[in-house]
Amino acid sequence: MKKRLVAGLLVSLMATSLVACGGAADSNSGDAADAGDGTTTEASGDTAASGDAITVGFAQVGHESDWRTASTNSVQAAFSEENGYDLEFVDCDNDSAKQIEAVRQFIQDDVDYIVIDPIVSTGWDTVLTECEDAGIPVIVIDRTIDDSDKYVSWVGSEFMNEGLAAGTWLKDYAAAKGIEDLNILVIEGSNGSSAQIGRTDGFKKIADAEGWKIIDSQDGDFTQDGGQQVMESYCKSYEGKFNVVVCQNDNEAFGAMDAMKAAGVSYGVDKDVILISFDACKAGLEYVQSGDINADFMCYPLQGEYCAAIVQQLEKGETVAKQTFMTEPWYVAEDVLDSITYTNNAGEEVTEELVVVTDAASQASY
Ligand code: GZL
Repeated sequence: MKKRLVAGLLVSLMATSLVACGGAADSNSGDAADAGDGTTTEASGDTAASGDAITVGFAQVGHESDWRTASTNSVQAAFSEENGYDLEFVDCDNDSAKQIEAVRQFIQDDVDYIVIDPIVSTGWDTVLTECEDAGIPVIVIDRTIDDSDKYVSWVGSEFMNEGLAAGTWLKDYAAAKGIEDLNILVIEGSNGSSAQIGRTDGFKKIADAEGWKIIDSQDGDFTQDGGQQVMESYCKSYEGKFNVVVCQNDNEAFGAMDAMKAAGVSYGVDKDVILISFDACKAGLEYVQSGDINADFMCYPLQGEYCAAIVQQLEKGETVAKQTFMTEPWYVAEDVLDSITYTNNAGEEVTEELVVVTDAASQASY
């Protein structure tokens, strides 16, 4: 049954952000704050009253990584039939055109809500306007949409801070270990995704400030094959010229490790190459525990329940926070540093504890 925001009612969203502690968002029950234009909106909430299943269309990035699998499972569990939902799930296979098409199909199907994890951060305003015209609220999770704000809420991570934290850790770690010249290779995530943009920009900000040389930075598409192919090419092109590899997710790091092993390049604690990764999935933390990955910067994927909490708030006619950030631990292989301190993307000086991995199975979130 289609739930409609009553026409003529406008949306008031908290302009502020909420921060979830320990990688789990508190349910967003922020007080209404006017959007600055005095508008307030109340969703009609008739679906809950009617008892019909709430229909949700979810356009997921794809199936490229362990992180993505955890994200998909989290959303499917949250929007399950027993929880009162009818979920229309589309795996968009990393294809932006397919993702836009999936959203248009959700509009055709007259779903109550649309959830999008945007493959890339631009090219969204037209289809989000179509959602708005159809009276279907859009919730964005994980990656960001940067060319439109026609969605009611976003839940995800601050990718710039992940990059800043990785760069800061490398600076302090190299100093503590007496490593002076850092010659860095980067294997980026899917080009144009906000995760790739934020991690790249954040790390580069520290690299530029420290005068490090980033020898090369190529797209590994967040996949293990992508990481392996790029690293094979790097090992051929830059043999003996690099001592740091930054992979923008764990699956790329798994591929890069295979390529370096085949090329006779050692990596990890007190080896030829310092290996840095992002996501901190269980398999990634197992490599941190073994000392193969020096540091792994968590990106928290279990956002389904927070997305469902937003839907429930809208069903009850509550206003919701425009942004909810996951906060995430930074994992390391050695007890060399207790914490890192840097200026985050909000301009705040933050000091964040580092977590030494001693038992990946119990320390992993997914
Ligand atoms: C980040 C997410 C990224 C992960 C990758 O929030 O979008 O996409 O870091 C995944 O593992 O493929």
